[in-house]
Amino acid sequence: KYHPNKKVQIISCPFSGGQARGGVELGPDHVLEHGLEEQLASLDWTLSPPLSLSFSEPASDPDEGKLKRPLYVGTSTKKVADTVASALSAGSFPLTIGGDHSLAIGTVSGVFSQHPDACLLWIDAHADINTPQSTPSGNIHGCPVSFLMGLADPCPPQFAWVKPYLKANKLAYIGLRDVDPGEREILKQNGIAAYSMHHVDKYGIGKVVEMALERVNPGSKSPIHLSLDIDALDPVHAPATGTPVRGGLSLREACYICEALAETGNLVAMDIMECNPALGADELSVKATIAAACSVVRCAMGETLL
Ligand code: B3U
Ligand code: MN
Ligand code: MN
Repeated sequence: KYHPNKKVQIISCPFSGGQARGGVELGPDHVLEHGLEEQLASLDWTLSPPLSLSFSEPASDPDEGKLKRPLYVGTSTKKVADTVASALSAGSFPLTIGGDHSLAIGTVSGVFSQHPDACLLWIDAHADINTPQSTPSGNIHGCPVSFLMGLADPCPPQFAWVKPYLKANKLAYIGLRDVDPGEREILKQNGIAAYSMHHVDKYGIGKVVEMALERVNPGSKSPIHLSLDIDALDPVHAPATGTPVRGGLSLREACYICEALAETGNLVAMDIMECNPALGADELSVKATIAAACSVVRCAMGETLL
């Protein structure tokens, strides 16, 4: 429904400023080298030449309270937001390849600037909803959702441009299994739809996706933004990532989520984040991770629909 012309704009974001581990900035090139463009073309998508954003680290970037590299993350994500918004207004489906998950401050801002009625599916082992106060690490990739909801109070000046578009009833998580105590409290207080691996085991992935969509998109009228952290997958399938957590989604469960979203016809944008080719134990683990990332993207773009 939302992208009848099947135009896609790949946006490569070689950015690692939201966390401490080097290598995640290599994710986009590895995903493209794996042949994602050809794979999408064979699914009848028309590709504009991929955009590769460049990010330059400021000479001085003092911590803002606990937050590390706030200026670098703030200015980089603003650039991402503007790029995603232009892709949408040009009629393309923005497919953003990270890079660390702080980039979603930009992607979600860009999507909601064009689709204020959108809902957000966040597929991740982590909730990424720490506030500048609750963050245990100071890594901003653990905070993007709190910024998008306006929960950071006061909002750090580097993120003053971020509008609190995201309402609690338009956000659902699937795949959670490593949530900080402060994040648990935030999820509970705001009544956010959060499906952990426990729920996936209990109900099965089909029912979980159905329940999540019913919560954030009753009547299925809203456009959907999918933000997928590759660490949502079990490390058996996606070991090359910064903070792997055992007991995750099988490759099929992750693909199922993407297929079910594709099937709604309401998907307007997708992020694939946190592939870190520098971290796998060997070349095979890196290959498996990148292949898994390409698989979930293809499923979200309609691969297995009969
Ligand atoms: N919740 C922790 C750890 C973490 C969040 N996201 C990732 N790791 N990838 C934090 O640092 O906020
Ligand atoms: Mn994660
Ligand atoms: Mn994440």
